[in-house]
Amino acid sequence: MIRRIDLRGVAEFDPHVLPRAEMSVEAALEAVRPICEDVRIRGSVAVREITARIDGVDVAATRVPAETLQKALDDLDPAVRAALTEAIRRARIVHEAQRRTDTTVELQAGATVVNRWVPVQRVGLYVPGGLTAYPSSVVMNVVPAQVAGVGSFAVASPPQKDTGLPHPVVMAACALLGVDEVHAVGGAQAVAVFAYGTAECAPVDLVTGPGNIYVAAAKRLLKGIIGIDSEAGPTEIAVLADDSADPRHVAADLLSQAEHDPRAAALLVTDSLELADRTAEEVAVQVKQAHNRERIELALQGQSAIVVVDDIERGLEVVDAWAAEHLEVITRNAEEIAARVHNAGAIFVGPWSPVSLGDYLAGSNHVLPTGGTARHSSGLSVQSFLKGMQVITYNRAALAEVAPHVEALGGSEALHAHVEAVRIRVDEESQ
Ligand code: HSO
Ligand code: ZN
Repeated sequence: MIRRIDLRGVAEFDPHVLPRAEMSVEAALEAVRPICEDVRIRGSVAVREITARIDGVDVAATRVPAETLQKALDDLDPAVRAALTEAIRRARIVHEAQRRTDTTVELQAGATVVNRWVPVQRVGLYVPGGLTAYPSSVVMNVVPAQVAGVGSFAVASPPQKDTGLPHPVVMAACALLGVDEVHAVGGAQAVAVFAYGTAECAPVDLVTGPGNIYVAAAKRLLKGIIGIDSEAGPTEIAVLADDSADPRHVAADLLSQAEHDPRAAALLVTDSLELADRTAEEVAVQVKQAHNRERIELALQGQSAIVVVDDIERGLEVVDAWAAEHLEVITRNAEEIAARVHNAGAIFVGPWSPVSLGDYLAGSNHVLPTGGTARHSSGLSVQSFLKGMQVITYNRAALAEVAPHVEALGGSEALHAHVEAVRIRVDEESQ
């Protein structure tokens, strides 16, 4: 069911032997271009037509009334409400610790530069619907934005066929978080609504949140008009484990992320042949009992593998090269091993920290870089919603002191007007 890659005795390993999910956003770009143009030109009228065509439902107005959001919260299963409340509480505590403070640097008397952090003013949050309606993702997007100080939010989520409204638990999560602007619109058209605005939805500055390939394509197309977080691809898990790991746990964790998507990827990297064998057996057993068996099988047979290596050192090389969205380290001295990892969206350390914990309740964020982008990118955080802005204040004496240097550098670039803008201020005769 899950292929094995044997890297034992391999002098130098080639990262290309590792499986990776394909996601061709390029192809979807052509499909979303006319949709985005239509929304830009015809606004709400276009949105209504596109929603009727794609989602098969007539939504007269995208904005969900405040009473409908409150009703969704009132009707929410108390156990789910309690869980969301606790998830929000933990996430707030962790994200509060990411706050940035402004710093003022005085280079000399009369010469200061302030490093100032300013929240993005208005954010559009996309929440997928249908198969993947994740109220937990509402928490993961809204909490860091609120902590960053973002003043205005709009959530967009596709309308359900029977109600013309977003998924009820998504609406309830918005109400619980105090987000009162929710729009029943999905796909590329939702991103276009955010970018261009309509009569019902003011344009936003930044769009975050995962989505399908059309959402990713629209984000790529409209990037620049709006800021984006990342083009989230199919989810991934890598487990770096030695013979101290329990194969039942490892198998369960591989299945847990494979459950998201037939294109999800799961990798076990181990120096224990026994763990490799027993995990493969366990996977076969657990898959048979799984609710989402079809998706799990496709993911595990597709872009997943058990990789056997000579030792944990090589294992570290392998997981760094793959740069998983989620990495579990279930080895002896797991904390020491985890401290040596360079590339992963988030690291789950030891036998009691499964990825599912992080998906819901750990307090950490579950919007993480996929497809190897953990080599250069981070998960969603307070920082994602802040812009750095430097504030420069020099007085005349301080300006005069550096004026010769400006003159030299401006001269070397033949930008004489630059030099002049300083000289005109500090030259004696100009006083
Ligand atoms: N594992 C997903 C997030 C998620 N899991 C939402 C459950 N619900 C990507 O990190
Ligand atoms: Zn998950």
